[in-house]
Order: sequence, then structure tokens, then C-alpha cells
Amino acid sequence: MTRLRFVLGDQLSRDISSLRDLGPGDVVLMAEVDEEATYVRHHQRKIAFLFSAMRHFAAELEADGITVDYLRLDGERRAGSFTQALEDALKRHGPQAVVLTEPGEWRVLEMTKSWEGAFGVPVEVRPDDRFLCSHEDFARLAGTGRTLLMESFYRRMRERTGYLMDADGRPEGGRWNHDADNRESLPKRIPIPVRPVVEPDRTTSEVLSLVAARFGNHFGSLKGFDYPVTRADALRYLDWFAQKALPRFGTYEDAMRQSEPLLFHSHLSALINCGLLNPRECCERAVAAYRQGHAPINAVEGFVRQIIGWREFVRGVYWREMPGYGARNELAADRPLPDFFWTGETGMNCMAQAIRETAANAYAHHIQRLMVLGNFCLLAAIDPREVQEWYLVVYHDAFEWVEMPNVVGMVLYADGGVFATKPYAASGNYINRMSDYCRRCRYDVKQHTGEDACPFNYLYWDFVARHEARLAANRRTDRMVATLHRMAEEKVAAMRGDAAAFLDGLEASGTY
Ligand code: FAD
Ligand code: DLZ
Ligand code: SF4
Repeated sequence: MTRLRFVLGDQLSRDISSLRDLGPGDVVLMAEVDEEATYVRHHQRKIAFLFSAMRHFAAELEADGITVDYLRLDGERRAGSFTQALEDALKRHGPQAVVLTEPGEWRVLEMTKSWEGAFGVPVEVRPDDRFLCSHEDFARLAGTGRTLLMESFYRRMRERTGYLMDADGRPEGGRWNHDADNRESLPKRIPIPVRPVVEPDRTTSEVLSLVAARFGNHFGSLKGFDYPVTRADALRYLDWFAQKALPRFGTYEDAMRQSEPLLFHSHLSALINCGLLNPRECCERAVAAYRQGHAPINAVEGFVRQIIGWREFVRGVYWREMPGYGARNELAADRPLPDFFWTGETGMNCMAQAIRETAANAYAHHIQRLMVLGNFCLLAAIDPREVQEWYLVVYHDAFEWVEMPNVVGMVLYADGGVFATKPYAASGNYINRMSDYCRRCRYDVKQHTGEDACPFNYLYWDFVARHEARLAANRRTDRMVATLHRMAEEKVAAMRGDAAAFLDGLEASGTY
């Protein structure tokens, strides 16, 4: 029986479930399609990364004697959408069945559901078992209540995988979670390890030209593209991380520094999400570094927690809460996204840094995404739909299953606390503690009112005042409200006045 194996751009793994039982006569279909590149206007670097990784993956399959029908965006045979690509391929190959691995996005899964009826061919959608926790197991491990706790889910995942567990079933290092050791700011003279550079080969250069020609008006830059696009380079990148950056990953996980976008972070998310690396092998490489005495427990536990904890957890939340999750707006936020999210032109140095680095690299690390950019969107009541679209566009690792819960649940509290136990609101003080941004800023982080005051300060207290009842009712935030009440009335009025003037002055983004 001939089967058509449809492999999507974030399924670039030889071990993907749709390729497992390849038989003689089977054809692998892969397609660069305009609809996927433009349904939101993805960062140029993200498109280039995915297309180049797809082309390299297809070439590797062919080198192994597998028949691949690869549709290039600029090729003679091309298709505008996944559905059209499939329809045309069915005519070309006349297979008895179509096999694919479950897509990572609700939108695409819905698309696949129409195919059997539309084309009269059986379509088999297989589970994506690159994830360590299936949809069914998620309910078992995370629970089924209205609210879910990542920490309990994570402990179960540790027990299940055996990562960092001793022979008696206890967590190695005596604690499940070493987060308390992972909040240091960066010492002045600490050396930051220099990343390996992957020079673009011919395939990548062709893709870069294609993207510049077709999507050159999208956000971001292609300059200096040096990210891995093959499995071999991705494995070398993982190995480099385990040796050079992982040892300090934990301690400085929350730190930020001017013009240092990566610090000790792994920069692996896009490689994992598109399939070049498997999340299990990333954890196992980190655990091996711990066993060999190359990395301490706080680093390795922190890294493993991000992957088998947060990554698996948000994916479970996404599928549990969809459809409808993206429309949640518990805090009734409705301000349009300010223009400077696309230009970086703002006097707030922390925001300008994070946005410019995002434009340059299609990357910002977690604390920049959460406590700078996200925190601003929360405090300024930016419409969750607009925030989601921005995050989906600008990061090379962004797919809806992971972007949406991080934005809706973690950053904006727009789901009313499905898994965040409180809104992660913070004033300029937090950013000052964790970075050197404030020293280079035109605003003064110590001031709360007036022209030079840090906008995060008055926006924070305005946020507390606007959501006073909700925050007072939550044990984890009631102290914010108590502090507000202890402030002089005139000071509160002045901060709220400054917040209103600042927010009124924000220019909405039109097109981008
Ligand atoms: P590291 O700091 O080195 O962490 C190691 C790995 O853990 C990451 O590669 C990633 O696979 C995983 N991880 C860590 N935190 C999370 C998390 N909260 N959710 C899921 N996985 C996590 N991550 C994405 O992969 N795609 C997204 O679209 C995305 N959008 C985000 C949006 C917001 C508002 C926030 C706050 C976070 C978002 N994250 C997203 C999570 C996290 O910020 C990135 O995974 C991380 O910054 C990627 O950089 P890194 O590989 O250097 O990660
Ligand atoms: C993000 C993206 C882009 C830009 N382009 C393609 C593409 O041309 N072909 C493809 O197979 N996938 C692409 N993707 C990923 C998809 O939009 C989508 O996120 C995944 O298929 C997950 O469902
Ligand atoms: Fe950001 Fe305020 Fe610090 Fe400026 S002073 S960098 S706006 S936190």
C-alpha cells in the first residue's frame, strides 16, 4: 500500500511518528506554503530558519533513498496552503492513505479534519510522541480541576522519567526544585561564553535570498544568520551548551545584561520545537553533565524543569483549554499594542533592548519575555489578542501551542489563573535588581512620579489600584494592596495621573 507521509515544518525528526513505518513506494510530502508564512507576518529570521531546516531535512531523507515530494515556495510545483499541497500531491501520487503526525496548532488540526471528506482518502493522524506526556496522561498527571499546578505535574514527570531521581525515589540533591538558588543578578566581570557560529551553506543562502525577496517587509532582520539548521549542527549546539553555558544556567537564569541577549541560556527552544532535537536527549545530556560533575544540581534541575515541567505543562494547558483559550480576557485589557513594539523606539531602555534584540535575533530570553515585555503589556492593559500575535510573529521558537499559554496564562493572567497563581506584575525595582538596564536609561528607576520617573513604577501602582479587589482577595498579592493603602493619597493620585498621561500618549501600531 502506498502512503503519502505529510511532514510539517515543525516535525523535522527521523523518529517522528508519521515516518516510523515507511514502506517501499511511500512518498514524503513537505511544503513551503505562503499561507503559513503570512497568516501572521512571521519574523523574517523565523521563516528562513524553518525553510532552511525543512530543505536540509528533505535532502537528508533523499540521501537515505526516501522519495520526497518537496514543494518550494518559489518552485515550479508550488502550493498556497497545506490543503492545496495535499490535493495536488494526491493527484500526482495516487496514494491509498495519508499519514501525518498531529499538528502543533489547533488551526492546522482543524484543517486536517476536512481532508478525508474533501479528498476521499483515509487520513491517519498519529500522536506526537516527541512530547513526554500524551493528552490523556496530562489529565492524569496535572489533574482536571479549574486550576492546575505546574509544580505537582513536574514532580510526577520527574518520577515518571527518573531524571534526577535517586534509587529510593527521592529527588537528587534533596529538593525537587532549586529555584531559590537561581535568582542571582550578574556579577560585573563574569565572562559570557561565546556561541558557536554556523555559517550559512548554499541551501541557507538560497533561503535567505528567497525570504529577503518575498518577506523583506516583515518584522526583523536576516543579518548575520548563524543558527543551526541541521540535526548534526543542532547536536553540536546542544553539546556546546552542556559544556560551556549549563554550569551557570541556573544561578543566572533570571539575570539580564545590556547587549547580551543569550547569557547562559541554551538557545535551544527553536531546535527542539521544530524537531531537530528531541526534548528527552536535551534533558539526558544535561543530566550526564551533572553526573560527570560538569554542572551543578541547581543548573541541571532548573533546565530539566523547564523542559519536562513547563514545556510539557503549557502544551497540556493549550490542548485542554482550546478552542477559545486565545479569546480569554479576564482583566478586560483593551489597549492596542504600541507602535514601539515594532520599532524599538522608546526611551525605556529595558524595552528598547528587548525589542531590538528580538528584531535582530528572533530571540529574547525568558525573563525579557516575561518580566520586561510581558510585564509592560500586563501593566499597560494591552489587548491579549494583539499581544499573542506579536509573540507569535517575533520569536523563532513560536508556535501557538507554546506561545499562547505563556502569553494568555503566564504573562497576562487573561485566563483568570488557570495556572498562574497571581498576575506577575512588577515595578521597575525588579528590572533594576536583575539587570544593568536602568543605569543606561533616560528614566530614573527610583522615582515614582514626574517626567523622569520610571514608567514601570507608576504603571505598576496604577495596575494595583485598578485591580485592587482581585489582588486583595489573593493571599499572594494582598500585600501589594496593603502597601498601596499605606501610601499618601496625593502620591497615589500623582502616580495614577502620570500613568493615565503615559498610556494616553502611547501610539497604537497600525501595520507592521
Ligand atoms: P532556556 O532558558 O535555555 O530554557 C530551556 C528550555 O526550556 C527552552 O529551550 C524551552 O524549550 C523550555 N522552556 C523554558 N521555559 C518555558 C516555558 N515557559 N514554556 C515552554 N517551554 C519553556 N517558548 C517557546 O518555545 N516558544 C514560544 O513561542 C514561547 N513564547 C513565550 C512567550 C512568553 C510571553 C513567555 C513569558 C515565554 C515564552 N516561551 C516560549 C518560553 C521561554 O521564554 C522560551 O522557551 C525560552 O526563552 C527559549 O530560550 P532558550 O531556549 O534559551 O531557553
Ligand atoms: C511557521 C511556519 C511557516 C512560516 N512556514 C511553514 C511552511 O511553509 N510549511 C510548513 O510545513 N510549516 C510552516 N510553518 C509551521 C506551521 O505554520 C505550523 O505552525 C505547524 O505546522 C504546526 O501546526
Ligand atoms: Fe526600564 Fe524603568 Fe529601568 Fe528604564 S528605569 S530601564 S524603564 S525599569
